[in-house]
Amino acid sequence: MTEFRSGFVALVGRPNVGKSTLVNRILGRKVSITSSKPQTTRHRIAGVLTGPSTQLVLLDIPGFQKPRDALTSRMQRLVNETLTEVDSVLFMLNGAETVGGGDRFIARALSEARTPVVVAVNKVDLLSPEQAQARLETARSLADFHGAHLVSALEGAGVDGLVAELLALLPEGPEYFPAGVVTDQPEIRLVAEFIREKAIALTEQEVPHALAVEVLEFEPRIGRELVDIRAAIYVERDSQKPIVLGEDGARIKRIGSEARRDIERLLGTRVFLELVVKVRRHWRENTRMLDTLGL
Ligand SMILES: Nc1nc2c(ncn2[C@@H]2O[C@H](COP(=O)(O)OP(=O)(O)OP(=O)(O)O)[C@@H](O)[C@H]2O)c(=O)[nH]1
Ligand SMILES: [Mg+2]
Repeated sequence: MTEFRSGFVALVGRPNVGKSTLVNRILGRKVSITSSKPQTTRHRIAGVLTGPSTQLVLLDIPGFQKPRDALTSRMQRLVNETLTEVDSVLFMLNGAETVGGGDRFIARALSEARTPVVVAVNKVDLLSPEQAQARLETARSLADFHGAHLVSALEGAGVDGLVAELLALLPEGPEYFPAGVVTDQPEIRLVAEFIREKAIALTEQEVPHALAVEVLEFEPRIGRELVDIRAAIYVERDSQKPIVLGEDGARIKRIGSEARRDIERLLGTRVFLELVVKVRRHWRENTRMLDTLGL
């Protein structure tokens, strides 16, 4: 019998390089929300790819950053903890930007650890072939990586080759997750995140970072293919509440209808979604609130 091989791979990189987009692309499912605004991912999300004799557990984590408040401190602590626990690391760079101090800092930190590191230069769809090659060379020069890949998480280029290398690096190991499981995230958490994704996309400036979502009620209606969901969108300041609501409630309505589509796909049933906006002053500094939100 061929031995079963499995392992945990952390996706590490600055905010906004495309870590969550890549996890979703590899799984062919949305397990982690994405946005054009940095610091979208706030906790650790496992994406599980199971084959006949392999199981690759991708750990999507927040982008590497300097902590500024209780929330970002917890996020960075989670990144550091994850790095000590994984079998290998996928270090992601944003090919659409030049390599910066933040990337070099991460590269140094990673090369001090003994975990094998594969590097991926993402967003290659935005580059000419010459630019892409140049970015790949720069990436290779950052540290002694196991392999270096050019990928487009958005469009899929290079992703199969990258996955093949990650699979080849897996040590012998057990099936950590039962076959058929694609993520460790409970449905209710995914629902909250899908709502947050739409709220982030439809707000600007400081508002996306001030948002949190909590599902308050999740009730399948007896005998009907319908789930009632009530959720709160939290903001940090009174002035942010009307922004999320929009004129005559237009924005919250749009957040709701866009989120509902994703939630219905996830649950495979119709959904009745009710959203309320609440102010929780300085919740990002409030450790009790962070605990409640599972952050
Ligand atoms: N053009 C292009 N855009 C991409 C690609 N991959 C990701 N993006 C975009 O980059 C932005 C950030 O993507 P995310 O996946 O949220 O980035 P992240 O690294 O998870 O960010 P954090 O969670 O904030 O650390 C989104 O707008 C994505 O659509 C890509 O291959 N090409
Ligand atoms: Mg992310």
